[in-house]
Amino acid sequence: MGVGLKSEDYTEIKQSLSELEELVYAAGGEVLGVLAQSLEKYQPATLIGSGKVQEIKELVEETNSNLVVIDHHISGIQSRNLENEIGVRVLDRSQLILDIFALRAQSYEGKLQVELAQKMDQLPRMVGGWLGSLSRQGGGIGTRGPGESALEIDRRRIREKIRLIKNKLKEVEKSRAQHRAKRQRQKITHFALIGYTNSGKSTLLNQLTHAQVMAKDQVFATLDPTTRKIYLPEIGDAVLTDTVGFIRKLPTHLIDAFKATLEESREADVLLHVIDLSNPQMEKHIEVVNGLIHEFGWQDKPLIYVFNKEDLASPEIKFRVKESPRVFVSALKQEGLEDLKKQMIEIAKSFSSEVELFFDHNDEHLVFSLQREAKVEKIEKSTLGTICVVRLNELQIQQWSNFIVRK
Ligand SMILES: Nc1nc2c(ncn2[C@@H]2O[C@H](COP(=O)(O)OP(=O)(O)OP(=O)(O)O)[C@@H](O)[C@H]2O)c(=O)[nH]1
Ligand SMILES: [Mg+2]
Repeated sequence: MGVGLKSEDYTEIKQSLSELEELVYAAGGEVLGVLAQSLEKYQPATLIGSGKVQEIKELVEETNSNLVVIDHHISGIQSRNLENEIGVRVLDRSQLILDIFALRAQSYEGKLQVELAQKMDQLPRMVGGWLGSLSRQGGGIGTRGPGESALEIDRRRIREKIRLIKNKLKEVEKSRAQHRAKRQRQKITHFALIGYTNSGKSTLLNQLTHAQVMAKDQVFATLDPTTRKIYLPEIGDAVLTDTVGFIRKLPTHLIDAFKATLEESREADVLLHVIDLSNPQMEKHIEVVNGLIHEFGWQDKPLIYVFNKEDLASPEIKFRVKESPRVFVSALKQEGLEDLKKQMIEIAKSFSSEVELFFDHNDEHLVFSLQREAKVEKIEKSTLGTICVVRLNELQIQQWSNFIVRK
């Protein structure tokens, strides 16, 4: 069920609704009926008007559906009222997305993050007469406090659970932070793949680094971040991170719970914004991702727009693209990847500077180490020793400072 206000753009409501249908399939469901409505204003008790509620009820009975999903936030009271009137479970978009995440979570950390998001989402929704009440499943000694209602006990239990999960997550985050610190010490350029879900981030990571991350035609295939080394000519080793994809109206609790995962991209020096060029809603996708980049405070990071799935897109689409710097690729067909690498190298170069080093005959053997570590642009032998012109990053400049003769 799509809902919005008359003042909103109706195509936006419809587009968001078609995405909701995809989300239902991703959650393992099947869509049996679709409704959309734009309202003058929202109703406090049921969000939508009573006429529409009846219409949903009829559709549910006709199609024998057992779930209704509303493409708008609904409060605990609203969902209780709707469930009572319609007679089946009613979820909103956030709950559906959380459900998909719960289905996909593989790692210990991912599972904890999803559980945290679900609990945080549940807390404000808990109202009296709520079907999922924990206390109905038997409380017992030690779970009751004087004068506490069943609802308060439930809330308290959830809060306690949230605290426990947060503590467990802190432990996991510690080890992740150590890995990051190590990378930072090495001063390796760090690229992060970000973008709308299903745009091809994991496929790109696999092609560029020969990793074997699961890449699938489904939303939210990736939840856990993966970081792999990538060798860039002229630069040497760099790292590339693939993480969870974005979507419009991403539940805020999910963003909060996935802070640690997003932290991986926060540490990146350069963002690679991957876009599905063949998706008719491409422009909206870019807008949503740009919005999130601002929300996370990443807007000052250098960014390359990577328009992917060029093989599926009609050639005219390219002329509509305004964003830059950009590159057109097909991760699947391995096309345009060299161009992408070139742009990555250009940006990585801006993190290094050209310096001249001099090695006398006693130290000439070090030239080999230097060649392994950095791109040597020029080598000249003289009677006194060897002169090398190289690109070094800040840390390397410190390490080789004894031999630097010109910066
Ligand atoms: N035709 C075509 N398909 C592609 C291309 N790149 C990726 N795909 C397909 O698009 C689908 C999604 O790819 P993924 O790499 O899983 O996308 P993702 O951005 O990692 O998605 P999430 O992890 O769900 O956010 C897969 O079925 C890929 O095979 C491409 O260049 N051309
Ligand atoms: Mg992925």
